[in-house]
Amino acid sequence: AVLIEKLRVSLSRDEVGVALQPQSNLRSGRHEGFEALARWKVGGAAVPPLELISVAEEAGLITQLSYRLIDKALAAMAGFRRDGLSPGTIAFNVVAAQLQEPDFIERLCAMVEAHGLSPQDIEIEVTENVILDRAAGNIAAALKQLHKKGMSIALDDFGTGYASLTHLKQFPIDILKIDRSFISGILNEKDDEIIVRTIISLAHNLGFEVIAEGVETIDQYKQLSNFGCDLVQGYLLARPMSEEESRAYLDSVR
Ligand code: G
Ligand code: G
Ligand code: NA
Ligand code: MN
Repeated sequence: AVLIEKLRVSLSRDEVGVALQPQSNLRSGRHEGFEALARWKVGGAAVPPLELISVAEEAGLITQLSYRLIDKALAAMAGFRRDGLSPGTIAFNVVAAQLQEPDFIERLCAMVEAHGLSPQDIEIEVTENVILDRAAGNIAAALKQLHKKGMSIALDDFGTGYASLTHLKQFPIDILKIDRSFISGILNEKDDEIIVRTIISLAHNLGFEVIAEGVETIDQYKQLSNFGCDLVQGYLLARPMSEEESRAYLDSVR
């Protein structure tokens, strides 16, 4: 309850920020895009994003908060382009409540256009919990509309939740993000290696791209390359960064 009040104040003062973490193509080695991650500090201490999201959902502030973050990230992307940089795609994490907002798609598209970007620049990340929400019928319809507009849909934290393979057919998924809990063991845990190889082959056979999260070492990167993984994200490339740090990063990889 205290945090809810603090969140209201932070929102009114525009104090909730966004960090950007880069994703890179494993075959070309080129920068591919960023994931936008919420950042909120209370009294100098960072509140974990998952806690922020659950406080915002409880307070009924999740859509308001998310539009702010989306707008900030889109503004950063547009700014990078004006600076002659190629920021690629931007991925947003969304919860079920956002996808069920009647005007979410219209508003998102209007924001994208207002920043001079196109739907092809946008990725929408959903977790298995989002697609398993009780109103899953509406969720599927919303994701289909976003997909039809040209945005990509990524299934986040794949392998850790309760989604069944049926969902891979029912939802318009373009990208599977392998959860970082599997990536940490690919060099020395046979089970993790088998799981990751199997997810990659499943994804490719279904026509999806695969991104590995939480890639921290060059040996993990090489192993994922051997496995035919498409994209990587993790501390090896960079931690989630401020807009200024992200600009410097883009400059360094071009
Ligand atoms: O930022 P961090 O690396 O701690 O992220 C933790 C989790 O919080 C991630 O799973 C991420 O998907 C989620 N998360 C971060 N920012 C947002 C956001 O703006 N909206 C939603 N729904 N989830 C977010
Ligand atoms: O799946 P999700 O959206 O939660 O993924 C983003 C989360 O993963 C954020 O909390 C981010 O800070 C964290 N993260 C990103 N890269 C790495 C990494 O290489 N190692 C670890 N341990 N965490 C990472
Ligand atoms: Na995510
Ligand atoms: Mn994830």
